[in-house]
Amino acid sequence: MKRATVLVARAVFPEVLARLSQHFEVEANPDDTIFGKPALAARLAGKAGAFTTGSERIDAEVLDANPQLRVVANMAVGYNNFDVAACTARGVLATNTPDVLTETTADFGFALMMAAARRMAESEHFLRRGEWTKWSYDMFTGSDVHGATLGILGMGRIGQALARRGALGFGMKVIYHNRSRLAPEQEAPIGARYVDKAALLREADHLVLVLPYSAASHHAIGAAELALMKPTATLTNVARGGIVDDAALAVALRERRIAAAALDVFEGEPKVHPDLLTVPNIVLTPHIASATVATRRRMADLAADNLITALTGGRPPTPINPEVLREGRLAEKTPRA
Ligand code: 8YV
Repeated sequence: MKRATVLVARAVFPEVLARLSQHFEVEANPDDTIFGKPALAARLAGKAGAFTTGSERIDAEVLDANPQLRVVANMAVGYNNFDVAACTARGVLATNTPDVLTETTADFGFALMMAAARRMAESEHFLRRGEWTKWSYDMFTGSDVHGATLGILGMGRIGQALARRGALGFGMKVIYHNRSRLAPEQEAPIGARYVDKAALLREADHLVLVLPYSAASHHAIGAAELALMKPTATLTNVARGGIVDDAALAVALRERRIAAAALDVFEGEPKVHPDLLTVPNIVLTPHIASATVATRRRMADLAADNLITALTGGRPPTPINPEVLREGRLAEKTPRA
């Protein structure tokens, strides 16, 4: 039987490419070029599956140009780069990589939150500029993390992993807001208290964003929300750009309406709002919360597992739209040569 062809849209571990090559004809992207929509649609011609990352947008236009496409496997837990409804309507299975990056991303979110609270980036820049000439009692005084109130917006897997770190490791009080409340047996071990969004903003000493991006969460934190926060509070975003109104955040930081922020994700990244680059009280990292060697490998392997199982008649471990599998519509699609 003729082997299916898949596109691996970005550079990835050679071992993962080798695994995929055992099952498929693989078109790789060793130069790691970012394909805009027309280029992506063209590259997908004749492909039964695609291994994607957050940089590839899979929408109705791309899908309609490629009716033979059966699976899109994202190497990311977030999948706002997919129009899932458009995939489902066309019988295309979409998959993501949950769980394997939860603890790694929570580690990084916690580190960023601590870096903002204790002014690590700001003080390092000061030292590198050669401005450190003496100790003084109020030099780079920040706010405590231990014993403070940790506010979490979005209490999914990563939110709960952050809450565990805060409550069990640092004696923090945990408050959270989410679309749905946790079960009492999930709240109890971390002493998490469900509050409405306004109370979360008002009470948190350190607010961390871990909610998925969607039209509903666009600018969930803008000028009005920042105005509710304590002037001593910090804001950390390890979720997605666009959840925070970056221009409004730069103003709030400059005017010291909140103490500090830490961002791993940005609206329109890899571009960064120029005002964020000039405010001192911020920690900026280039979307690396899941970036440990082990976790990136687990993510790539899980995306590959999804692609391999979906196209060889197995059970994909982490489907986003499993209804496509249940309805048996994936099998109906015949790859176009
Ligand atoms: C990825 C992420 O590095 O998993 C996610 O949702 O944001 C990151 O872990 C990025 O999206 C690359 O696909």
